[in-house]
Amino acid sequence: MKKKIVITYGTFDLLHVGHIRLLKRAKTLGNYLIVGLSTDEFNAEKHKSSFMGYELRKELLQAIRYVDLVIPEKNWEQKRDDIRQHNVDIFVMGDDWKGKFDSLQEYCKVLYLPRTQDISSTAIKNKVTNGK
Ligand code: C2G
Repeated sequence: MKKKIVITYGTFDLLHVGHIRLLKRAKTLGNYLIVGLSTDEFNAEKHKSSFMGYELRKELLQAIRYVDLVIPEKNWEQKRDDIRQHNVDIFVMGDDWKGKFDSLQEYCKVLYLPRTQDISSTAIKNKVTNGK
C-alpha cells in the first residue's frame, strides 16, 4: 500500500485524551504518522515549561499505536525541511493553530482539527497542584 505520511508537532506534556484524539484523527488521514516533539529547549522558546522532560514525553508518544515516528522539534523553522525530508503528504495541527501554518500548503496539505474541549495539560497541572 502506498505510504500516506502525516506529520504533527507539539509538546504533549502530561499526555491526555485531547492529545490521543488528535493523534488518532491525524493517523486516520494517512497510514504513517510522524510527531515532531518539542525539545525542552524549544519549549522554553515557546514559553512553555513541561512537567516531563523530552525523553519521557518521547517514550510515552512511542507507546501510542497511532504514532510511527517521533522526531525532535527544535525550532519554528524546521517544518518545511521535515516535510520535504520525510515526503509528508499532510500537516495536521489542532485548530488553536488555525491559519498559523498555511504557508506550508506550498509543500503539503495543511489541516487544522477541532481541539478536544475541557482538557489541557495546564488544567491538569492546576487541578493536581490546587485541587481545583
Ligand atoms: N490538543 C487538542 N486538544 C486539547 C489539547 C491539545 O487537540 N485539549 C492538540 C493541540 O491542538 C496540538 C496537539 O494536541 O495540535 C499538541 O498540543 P500541545 O502539546 O499543547 O502543542 P503546542 O504546545 O501547541 O505545540 O510547532 C507547533 C507547536 O510545537 C505546537
